[in-house]
Amino acid sequence: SNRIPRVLSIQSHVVHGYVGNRCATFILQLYGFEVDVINSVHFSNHTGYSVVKGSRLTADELRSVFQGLMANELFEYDYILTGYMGSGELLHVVAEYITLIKSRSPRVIYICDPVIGDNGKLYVDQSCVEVYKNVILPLADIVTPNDFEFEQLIGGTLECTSDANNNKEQKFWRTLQSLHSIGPSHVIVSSISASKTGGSETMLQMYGSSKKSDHDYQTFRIDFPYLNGCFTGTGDSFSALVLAWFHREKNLISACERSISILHQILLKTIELSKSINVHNTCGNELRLIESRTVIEAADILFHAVLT
Ligand code: PLP
Ligand code: PXL
Repeated sequence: SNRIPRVLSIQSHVVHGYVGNRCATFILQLYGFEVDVINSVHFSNHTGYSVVKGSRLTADELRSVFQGLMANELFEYDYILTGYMGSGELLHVVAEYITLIKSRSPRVIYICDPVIGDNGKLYVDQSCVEVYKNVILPLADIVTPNDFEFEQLIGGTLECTSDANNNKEQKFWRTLQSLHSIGPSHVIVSSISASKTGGSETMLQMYGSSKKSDHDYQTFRIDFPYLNGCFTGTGDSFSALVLAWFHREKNLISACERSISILHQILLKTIELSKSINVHNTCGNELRLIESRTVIEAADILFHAVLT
């Protein structure tokens, strides 16, 4: 149809820089989506800077915003996207209203980036982990944890290897698929160092699994080069890209090929343009999303999926 697809995106806002809704809104609007934006936090900058000021949305404020949307009958979406929420309390309110949206529009697709932390560090309350597992994931259609978030959700460590015909590989996929049994039809582990999986330290891997029917899954992997540097907002950009390309192509594998390829080019552009080191930011430079708009639109596939 000609109707513009509508997305409800609930993530962080930062005044300066690009994480959360500052990534998702730009990317989705560039692709022509209508984006309704709820900001879970309103911070000066992302938490990688030495100082972070601003405020968090309270559960009551979030509820009130949802009630306003409902009262005006604006509560009809094609997609829901959630990222950093920060507290279990907010997640409970989100779950309550996603349930309502889904009851009105059963075809809505919910993409959940379960933002918990990265590189072994939590950046939300520990309480979020149980809420994701018990309350949020049962509602999600697509879930996009990184390797640390994945381990938090399954309460174990990822033992993986890219050796085919290997018991460990079987075990890896079974572990990954344990998230399907909680709810999502599509599980994407956005990035694992290939050295963890027996590969080269200069590569990362994305793992995906799509449910075809009960106990029948299409599994795949995408290998892509690790780029030296510390970037923030990659996971948030990735989930927005997956939403957009899943909408366009109705296929998780090609959506992931495009998303990983675009993200790689955004990082190349960011590195190219960041010759001078920003001393205020201990974790790299802000993504250069605006300067990447042509690569986001072109969406060339650089890295192909391997079906496993
Ligand atoms: N670098 C690239 C090129 C990626 O495609 C990804 C995957 O999404 C990442 C880094 C890291 O993603 P995340 O922030 O989810 O760990
Ligand atoms: O990219 C995840 C993220 C989201 N929101 C805020 C953040 C970060 C990572 O640092 O600080 C506010």
